[in-house]
Amino acid sequence: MTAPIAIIMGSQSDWDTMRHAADTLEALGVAAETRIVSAHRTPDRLVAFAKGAKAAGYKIIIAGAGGAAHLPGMAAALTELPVFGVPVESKTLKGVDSLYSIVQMPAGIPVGTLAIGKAGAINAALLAAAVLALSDPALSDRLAAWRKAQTEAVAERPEDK
Ligand code: RP5
Repeated sequence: MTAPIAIIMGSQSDWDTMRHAADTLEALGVAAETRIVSAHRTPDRLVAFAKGAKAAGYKIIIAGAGGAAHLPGMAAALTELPVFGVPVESKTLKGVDSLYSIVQMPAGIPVGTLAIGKAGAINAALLAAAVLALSDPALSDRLAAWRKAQTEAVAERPEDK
């Protein structure tokens, strides 16, 4: 059976960021496939992947890219599946370029855009899990437990470390 979530990224260099999405989904017991799909360097791979994603059985695509980050928007243009975009922090412009490339989609082709970098990757996974949890009570319970553990891990007072 196909995993419900595909995590795609524009380059191997995006993995340091996007692995946080994969790790978060793993912690929640949600299966995900990871793929390098570059809008610019492997455009045919992008078209084949995105056009076939729904028929392949994926429910949600998480797409991370940096710089001229066209991957999430192009994936969204090629599939009706929900696409969550993660702006990867770029060296030169700190990911503001990635954010602007992903967030400012024209009306009609949405990309749910998350924060730049690790926080965005984690939150893309949590958001995807929350969507799947709408029709998966066991996952809903795991997500609630994850959030409860997070709350309980916050100390009342700061410590010198
Ligand atoms: C984008 O270009 C990728 O998503 C990556 O964030 C950025 C740089 O890629 P590399 O030159 O490190 O492969 O397409």
